[in-house]
Amino acid sequence: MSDNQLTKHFQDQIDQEVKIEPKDWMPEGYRQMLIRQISQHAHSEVIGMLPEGNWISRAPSLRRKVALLAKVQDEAGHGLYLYSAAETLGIDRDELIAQLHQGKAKYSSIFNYPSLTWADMGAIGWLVDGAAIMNQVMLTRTSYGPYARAMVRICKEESFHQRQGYEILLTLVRGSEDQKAMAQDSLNRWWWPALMMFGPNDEDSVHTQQSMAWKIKRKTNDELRQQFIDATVPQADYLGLKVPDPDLKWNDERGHYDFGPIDWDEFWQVVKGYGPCNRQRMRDHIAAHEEGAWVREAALAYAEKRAARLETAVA
Ligand code: BYC
Repeated sequence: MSDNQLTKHFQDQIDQEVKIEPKDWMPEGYRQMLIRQISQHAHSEVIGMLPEGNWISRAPSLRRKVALLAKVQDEAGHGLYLYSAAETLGIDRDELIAQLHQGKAKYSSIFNYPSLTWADMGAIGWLVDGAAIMNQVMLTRTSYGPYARAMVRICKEESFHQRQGYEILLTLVRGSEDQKAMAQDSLNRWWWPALMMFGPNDEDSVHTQQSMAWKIKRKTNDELRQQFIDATVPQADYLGLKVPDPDLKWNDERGHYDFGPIDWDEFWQVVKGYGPCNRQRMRDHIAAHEEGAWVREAALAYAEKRAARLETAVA
């Protein structure tokens, strides 16, 4: 088949909702788009462990500690599924991590904000995992098979994360005045960064049009952001907390909440590396990677020893 025929066949498959699998022919642009998105997604899961890992030793009870520990461990697992999905596209995990350390690959802006209080563990679960689920439920229908399948399991785990966060806040708002104020302060600090997780407005999103044509993304950044706001505002009301947006108002005609302007200067500053915790996050990731070198070497040596033993046994 000529390149034109291959491209047409590929797009027909996509249009008919047939999943693209690793050994199928795909345009180079599609492969690169997926490597970029899946690897950034994987990096986000792993870097996302840092703000919460910070609170494991300070959780207020054994029950909270166990739940938080399990959640953070799940995020590591999500990173691993996603690196594996990216590797099916013909790139090594080592290379993906090198791209992150060299500042060539991004990770979600949200993880460059500090987790200052225990209430932040609630807000991260509720808002950050809540936003992640909105985005990832759509990705269970993405056109690339390994990515779509990884999302199914990830979404199940994220919904537990979202509930554990919401339950932390529910407990705080039913506690003392100080605890309720702590919950409100946390919502004040995480609300806008959570809205930024969905990426720039559609007219400024360089990848959306092509990504939607290839059905990698199934909804645009603005559609998902609106869906998140519509779902989350009633949850804030139930907690008795106030969303920090004076322009937030239900619009009967649109059937959606109207909301105030997002500070895109802040978003781009954070994305470019100048957020409150960017340097600390990268420093911690690089240190963990270097300190873990011996584990990777030992695992490789063990795998080689086993393979050699198997070969001798077969011979
Ligand atoms: N932060 O054209 P656009 C989690 C970049 S973690 C940083 O709209 P696209 C969790 C974008 O990469 C879940 N950068 O891009 C873990 C692009 O730059 P490049 C994380 C951002 O790809 C622990 C440029 O801006 N989820 O669940 O069409 C604890 C233009 O943007 C951001 C995912 O990664 C951002 N927020 O759409 C708790 C989901 N937004 O690459 C929870 C998978 C945009 O050209 N990713 N940029 O240099 C996606 O769905 C899409 O990549 C995005 C962006 C919606 C994020």
